[in-house]
Amino acid sequence: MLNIHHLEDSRSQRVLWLLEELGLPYQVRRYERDRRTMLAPPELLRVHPLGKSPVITDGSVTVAETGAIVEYLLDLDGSSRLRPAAGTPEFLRYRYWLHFAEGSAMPPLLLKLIFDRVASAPMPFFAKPIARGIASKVLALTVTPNLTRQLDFMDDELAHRDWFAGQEFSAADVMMSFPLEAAVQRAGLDASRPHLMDFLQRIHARPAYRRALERGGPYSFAE
Ligand SMILES: N[C@@H](CCC(=O)N[C@@H](CS)C(=O)NCC(=O)O)C(=O)O
Repeated sequence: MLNIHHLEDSRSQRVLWLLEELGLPYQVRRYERDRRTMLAPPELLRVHPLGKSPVITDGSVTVAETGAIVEYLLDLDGSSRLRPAAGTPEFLRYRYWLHFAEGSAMPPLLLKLIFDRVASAPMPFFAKPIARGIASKVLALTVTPNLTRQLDFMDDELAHRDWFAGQEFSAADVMMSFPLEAAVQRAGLDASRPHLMDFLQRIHARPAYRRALERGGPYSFAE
């Protein structure tokens, strides 16, 4: 039986969703975040040396990193569902967005989370203006312009096709779900980018997405 080591309310929700889309049997091993730091618990270090989620274990095989897990599951499924045929323009776009999700979209979202936290962290009163000044400079100089450019680019892509790879839903859409959900939560993604909001509405309505929510437990990113 395939095990998904799922950290509550996290990007590993995507793996449950993909498993539901593919109809593969799996077991969820759920881990709770440390309530103070919100980091993963040390038990995850017993599954993989980096202690992050998602990780899947399949017999003696352990696979970490969401994109690698997605490819592993598509190979396991063996059909061509959710992955366009090699050599097609759809495949090129599929592979681009599959990597874009973690490689380009997540870093500025993570920086936004960190610098917003720095700006609001409890600290001695004399340090507050310095911390806030540094945080707002980093956000204004690099993080916000990058987020804006990326969101505009992604919205424009979906103005030309229904899904990230083309006219068919693919695993690239599963990968792209989390950065877009996180962008609503922490980067001001809203109705001013209608194609991205429509994409989120369509994925949230998918029966497999709903089933994955039931298996994974509370997920604040879909609210
Ligand atoms: N690029 C990795 C990122 C893994 C990652 O950072 N996972 C987060 C879940 S949102 C995590 O485990 N955070 C808890 C921690 O860092 O302790 C992937 O896509 O698998």
